[in-house]
Amino acid sequence: MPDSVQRSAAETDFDVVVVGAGFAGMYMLYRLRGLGMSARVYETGDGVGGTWYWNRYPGARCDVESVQYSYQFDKELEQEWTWSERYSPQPEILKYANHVADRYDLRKDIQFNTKVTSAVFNEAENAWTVTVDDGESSVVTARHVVMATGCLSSFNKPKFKGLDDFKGPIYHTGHWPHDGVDFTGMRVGVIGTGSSAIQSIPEIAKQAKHLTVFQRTANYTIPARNRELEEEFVKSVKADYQGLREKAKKMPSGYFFPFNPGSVLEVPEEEYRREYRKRWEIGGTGYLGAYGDLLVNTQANKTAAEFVKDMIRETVKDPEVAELLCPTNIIGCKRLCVDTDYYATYNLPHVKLVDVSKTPIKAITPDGLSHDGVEYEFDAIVLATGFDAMTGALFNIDIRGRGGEPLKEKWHGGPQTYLGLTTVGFPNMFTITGPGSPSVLTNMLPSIEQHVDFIADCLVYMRENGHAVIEPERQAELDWGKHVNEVADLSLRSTCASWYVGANVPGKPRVFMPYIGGFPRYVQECERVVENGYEGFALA
Ligand code: NA7
Repeated sequence: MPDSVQRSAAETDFDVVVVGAGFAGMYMLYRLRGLGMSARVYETGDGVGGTWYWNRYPGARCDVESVQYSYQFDKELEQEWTWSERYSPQPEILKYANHVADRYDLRKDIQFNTKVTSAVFNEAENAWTVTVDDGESSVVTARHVVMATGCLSSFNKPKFKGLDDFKGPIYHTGHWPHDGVDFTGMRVGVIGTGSSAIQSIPEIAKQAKHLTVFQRTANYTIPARNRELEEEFVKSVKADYQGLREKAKKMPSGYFFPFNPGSVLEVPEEEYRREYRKRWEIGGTGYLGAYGDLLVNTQANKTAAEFVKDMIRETVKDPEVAELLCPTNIIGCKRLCVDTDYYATYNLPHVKLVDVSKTPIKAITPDGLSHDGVEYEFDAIVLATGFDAMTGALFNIDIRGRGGEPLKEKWHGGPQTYLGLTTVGFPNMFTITGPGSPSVLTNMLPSIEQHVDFIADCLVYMRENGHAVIEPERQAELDWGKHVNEVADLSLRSTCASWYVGANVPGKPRVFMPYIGGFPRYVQECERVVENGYEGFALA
């Protein structure tokens, strides 16, 4: 810590209140401590890990390779932790989160089992009043609040008629029981075919007596080809971790995989199909790195989509089921999934696929589910119905800025941010990987670290320059919003009904929420803002 950085005068209970103890909240706490600032983290769960604390459904795994889905702020941590599989399973990622919490003694500043219910900016004091509920309601004050609430943490439970009438258990993949669920011998219904369903269906099928999957939209998924990591491979990564991280930071996704910037449209069919085959065999989302125009040109996209559909038809024996599993939209428009044996699971005699795209699910009944004149009987139902992404967790807190304006009201037509980090009218509030930042389109760990470092540096700047308040300027926010929309319009990713645009939650405004300009461009923009003395921010 430089000598000039002194602990700030604390007329408030804390310099900073951080909401959430996932990877973002933990690293934020670590940085704040290093700056000598007082901080308190509030976490609803009884442990660290965020997404990886809640999403304990069978088969839950990261879709970014483990060696890259990890912190890089401490080279010793990087060297001492060894991932066991190509794509870490949820328990291992949670173990890593716990290891980090222990290693840096983070828990003493985290209050678990505590929900932040409101955060209100007090204009007279230039401070936040934060109300928390740990069984009883109490109030603390802080100069700054950092929302480390996660992008996929508020789970989406569709309001099916009769949901409360079902006699058996209903599980949501995003809020899975900590002791696990044994489906042995059960008749199970799974609603949804997004990433969580695609990962859990093959595992549930291993136990269930009958499994019925209700699909509204077919999704593309690429085999993970998950494997145990060989000692030699791990050694080679660790020998040049820095090199790998640097390569990753140059990728729009902040995640390194072989990327070919060329156009598929200039390549003969035989050649591009060979390339797709190769990437299909390698496995993982790097499939879309085959050509540079796959996510910007419909014709190009079609070549990659058709290959996957051919693989589905090759894998799934019943041609009708195979056709039902073939997506009709753009590949990569919804987030590309990564699976183990997903399509092959539909060859099992006790697994059935039901199309609910034309006729929606009518109701959950006491014995199961009613759809299109058929009554299904289940012992358990799994809702793999996703999240109120990016804004849901923020709106679950009553956040009020200047003049008591609720964030929910300010963002009623869609999020408005400057750099996805701040929003006008809500001074001294930061969102980590918030809407308007690359976040969910990138490897979350480097994106989190970049945001936390930006916030930490900003707090130091404020302290060194005697500023008590930071707030973006209206014009900067408007310009950033315009830029976020402009780049979104260039990509095919903004063209379908995905959670990126809030389409999965009825009534949510249709706005492409993450910043799709790419990690390097975003980092450059943040650096430019800092170099220009926090351009676009009013500091008082
Ligand atoms: P997703 O990707 O949002 O998937 C949710 C699934 O649930 C999807 O297939 C939805 O169909 C389906 N769904 C949602 N509501 C309904 C109703 N009312 N009826 C039928 N089907 C419904 O969430 P996941 O948890 O799988 O994955 C989220 C992210 O986590 C993923 O992208 C990775 O980044 C990790 P739809 O497609 O909307 O027609």
